[in-house]
Amino acid sequence: MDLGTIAKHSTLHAKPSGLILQYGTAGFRAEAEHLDHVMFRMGLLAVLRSKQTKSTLGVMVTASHNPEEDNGVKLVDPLGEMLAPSWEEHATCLANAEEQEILRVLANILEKEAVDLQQEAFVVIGRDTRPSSEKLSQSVIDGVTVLGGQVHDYGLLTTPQLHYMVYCRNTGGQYGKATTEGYYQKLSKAFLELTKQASCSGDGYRSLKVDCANGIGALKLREMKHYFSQGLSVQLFNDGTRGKLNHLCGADFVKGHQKPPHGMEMKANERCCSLDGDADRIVYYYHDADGHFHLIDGDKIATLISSFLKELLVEIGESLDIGVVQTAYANGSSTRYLEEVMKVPVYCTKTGVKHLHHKAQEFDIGVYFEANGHGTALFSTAVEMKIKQLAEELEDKKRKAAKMLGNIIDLFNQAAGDAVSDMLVIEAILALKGLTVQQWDALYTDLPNRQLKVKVADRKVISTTDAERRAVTPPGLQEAIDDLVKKYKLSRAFVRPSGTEDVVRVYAEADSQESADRLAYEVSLAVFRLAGGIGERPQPVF
Ligand code: NG1
Ligand code: ZN
Repeated sequence: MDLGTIAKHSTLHAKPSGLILQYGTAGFRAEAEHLDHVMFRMGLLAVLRSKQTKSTLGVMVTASHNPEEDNGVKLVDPLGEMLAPSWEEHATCLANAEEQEILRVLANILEKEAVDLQQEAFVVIGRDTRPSSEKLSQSVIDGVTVLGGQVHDYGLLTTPQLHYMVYCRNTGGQYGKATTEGYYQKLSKAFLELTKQASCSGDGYRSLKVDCANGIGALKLREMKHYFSQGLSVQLFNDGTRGKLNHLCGADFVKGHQKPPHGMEMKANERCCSLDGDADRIVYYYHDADGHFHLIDGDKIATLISSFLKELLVEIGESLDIGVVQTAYANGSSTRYLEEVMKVPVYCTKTGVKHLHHKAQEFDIGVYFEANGHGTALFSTAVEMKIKQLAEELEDKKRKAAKMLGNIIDLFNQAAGDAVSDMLVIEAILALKGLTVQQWDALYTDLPNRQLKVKVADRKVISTTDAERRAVTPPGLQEAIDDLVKKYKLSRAFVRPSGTEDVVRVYAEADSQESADRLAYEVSLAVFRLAGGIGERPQPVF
């Protein structure tokens, strides 16, 4: 590598002095105008990781559900997974190095990770529809090329599509073709084969309203919808032609505010869903005849999916182990329903999909979802082969169930949570089971809950244990929370520092909305008092 050239190019993407950023649960996130140097440097890092793993690496430019003015970057490891932990540290070091330190930091990574510079590097890049994304992805390309890596720029992609491309390229094309066309074909074929099995009577032509958060999901669904139109007709709202990305719409808005997005025409009992800004989250909802809004979040999605998978396994007569992975944000009712009614084992991990993903890989079939609607189901290769073999061998009913399971395996994105693939799985299951959105919603009743944010001087003073459900520091905080929780029925509360925002998140649930709101407020006050709150004291929610 030509050190002089690297140093020269680096100064073209100069770091604003004093700026410190952390590679968090979703990579780097900040205001777009502060990210040029980070993009260039992540291009460099992607080359090193690609050389080390002798595989294609992915770089995605997006800030997901965050405001349009923000942006971010995330590296995608060879099997579509999030970056390995030691490399997250390298990413943070490299992003924060002052100009004159860059070469030293690079040399340090080379040595620590025993990177062979003679090895070739290949990096694929995708970006969302933010106005800043095109220029920023160009900076990533600069970083890759200056280190001699080869690039394929996919341009506009959803985050899960980029994960899919990386996965395809590193599995010799067995998983699918690494093109958007290949993605559309793989998913649509599996979806149409599945829905063919649904009895046509009753519901008639199925249709779904989709809020695309004014983001990339709109572009990609518009391209894709013709592929699956025989089985499902989608009507797109917030398609980016007018409104602002994630503004008053999208999965994060709907989940957070527990109300419908702006810009969507909802009729009573119509099935609707919202994607987020990079189409890796999805939540469903509807208005009932009385005009009440009902949210169907990631927990209820996981419940629908795992119940159906379990039914299929029973039908086939195979005892494969199936597990559901959640985080502390999962509604208590969902955990209870899964464990007690469905008899499915449930596990709790720390927030952030990489934790859920890893845990889910321990099962023959691992279903993981965050309450906010990010998730998928993972099937080990051995399970996939077995099921597809059974689909050839078994008789009649069993064979049909095995075929359906085979289609579902093809339909789920094995490389990442994917709103589009999840949407098709959900639509297929509802059609096959003849379930209305109300019947799905009625599986269990969510406990009323509330999420709040508290600003503190340094959110790292809060450390947690037990999958973030208990605070270890600062002293006295957990005791205070325990005392507050005791005052309410069916209650639970926890706090944790956000991995993507400079805030402490507070979660509370209880038997009524009033109690949940009150508990969340009281816990916020405890955080403010014991963990160094700054600015205005938390206000009651009521
Ligand atoms: P933080 O900011 O660490 O709470 C949020 C979401 C995560 C995950 C990441 C990545 C909640 C409570 N947290 O993380 O689930 O999706 O963003 O985007 O929803
Ligand atoms: Zn997202």
